[in-house]
Amino acid sequence: MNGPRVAIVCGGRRHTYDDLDGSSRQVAAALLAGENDLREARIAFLAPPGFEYAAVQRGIWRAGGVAVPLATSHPPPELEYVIRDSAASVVVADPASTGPLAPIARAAGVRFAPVEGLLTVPAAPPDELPHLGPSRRAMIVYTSGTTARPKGVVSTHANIGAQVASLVEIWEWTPEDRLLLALPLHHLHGIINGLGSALAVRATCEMLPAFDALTVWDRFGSGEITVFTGVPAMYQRLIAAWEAAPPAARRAWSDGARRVRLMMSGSAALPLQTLARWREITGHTLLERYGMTEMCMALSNPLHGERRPGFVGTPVPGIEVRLVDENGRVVSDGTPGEIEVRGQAVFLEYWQRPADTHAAFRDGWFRTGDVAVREHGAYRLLGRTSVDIIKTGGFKVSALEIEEVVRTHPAIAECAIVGIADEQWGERVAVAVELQSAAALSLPELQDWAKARLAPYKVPRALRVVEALPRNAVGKILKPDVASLFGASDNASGPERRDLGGGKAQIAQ
Ligand code: MLC
Ligand code: AMP
Repeated sequence: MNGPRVAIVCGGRRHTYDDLDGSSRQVAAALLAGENDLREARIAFLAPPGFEYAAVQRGIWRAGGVAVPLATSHPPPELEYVIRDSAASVVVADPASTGPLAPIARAAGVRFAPVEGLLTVPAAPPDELPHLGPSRRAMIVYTSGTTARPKGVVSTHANIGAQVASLVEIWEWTPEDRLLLALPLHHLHGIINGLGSALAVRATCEMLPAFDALTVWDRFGSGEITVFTGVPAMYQRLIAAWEAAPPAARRAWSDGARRVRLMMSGSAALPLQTLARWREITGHTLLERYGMTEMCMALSNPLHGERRPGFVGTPVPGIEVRLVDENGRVVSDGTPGEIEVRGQAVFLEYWQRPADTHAAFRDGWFRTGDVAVREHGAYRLLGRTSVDIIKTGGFKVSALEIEEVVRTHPAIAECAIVGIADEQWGERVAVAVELQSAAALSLPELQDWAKARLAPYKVPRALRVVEALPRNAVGKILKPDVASLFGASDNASGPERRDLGGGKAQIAQ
């Protein structure tokens, strides 16, 4: 490539690596405000995918801070939770987010810094930016789990370095690559598999402010894109858009897509039907891999060689994987077990939750809560050890967290959240409720109320009002029985989907 290398393309603008270097240095200087090191201060930041996001992320790191990405889709209560839980000392926001974020920062007593100020107001550059030892904390990404509130997953610079190095190696990233990134940037799929990998090799990262099927097809049609990574729900939307398009557009899109060198799917189970249809439309057998916020990628189908449908491949470099029974004993091939992982890519800790961190590890191995079986050397995912984790649209959500919020609705006496199988979203959030006496509640009413409190993907999509929730003899709500309250009309599952949701996967005793 001639001329300065382009790092980021967004909104029709091209930003070079020199731009990124200069702007991130400027952000670092502004955040440091005369100090010489942020010493792992948490900097929460909200910016849509684009150059500013990358400049702020890098600026935080260069100043010695811990980057805490906020989600553009989250309502104020969720943003406030992350800002307070991470004990952020600065909140950075793009102009569109100033409205909700400035009052939250004020109420929390935290410095508020508009992105444009950080990028443009001259700040005295420090003589020297701090030295970033690999063991220093670099990022906190909030993830839902088996606790009621999301936990902050803390990664060090060494963790992130190991994650990126592994992906660059197995997927053969080069500076000539041009990634089309349509993922949100508050989760690792977008942050590491996307942005981080592209920037690590000085490739070009083309960012969309939000996923849009027609725009993605248009960019494939350009023939310029070499790498794409998404969640199954995105491929399903792309298939639907292709099927609705006129023949000439289909041809151009498919021809362009064939020129992409690598297309990947992950964050949720890829239905076999989607894999097959995508292959018909583009010639690509999607490379499916398995990962988690706590370690980024752990298993991947090969770049070269057979990609087995329904399998997530073998361990990526630097990650050891084992399957264990309920007592932590390693199981043999063909026997289902919980996935445990170990390696430099595995996170440091849950932010300020030593008991949760302790419970998440067994003899130095991180317990993922995912269940798999190894067959002929490759891993196949079977489900999860907890019914309270739901994967919807590639987002992990906690039934317990949603229940805690929904329970505060004035019409609701008690509730139970379950994930129900869904062709489009993998699983959909569903709620069964016992109402307060004389109260009434419709799904739209509940949704309107919930939208102000929960991220869109946590808002219940189906409602059953019951006299009494199904319980066992000691009064515990029986989630499988709750799930069975939602019948075929709530559940659009197709004939060939790989059903990983809606129930607890069994592992050997
Ligand atoms: C949105 N809608 C949903 C929904 N999400 N309905 C049911 N379940 C859901 N989960 C509804 C909206 O309310 C709206 O309804 C309609 O669908 C269209 O909404 P949208 O705003 O267009 O949806 P969109 O925001 O485009 O969401 C689709 C998506 C998104 C696929 C782009 O889900 C997404 O970005 N997913 C990626 C998640 C991700 O990055 N995960 C990585 C985690 S890291 P109405 O009625 O209002 O029109 C990880 C590790 C690893 O997992 O292995 O990668
Ligand atoms: P998160 O905690 O948001 O990072 O989500 C991680 C979870 O996504 C894992 O624990 C798995 O349950 C799920 N996941 C990731 N990749 C896949 C995949 N290829 N197939 C099925 N589930 C997946």
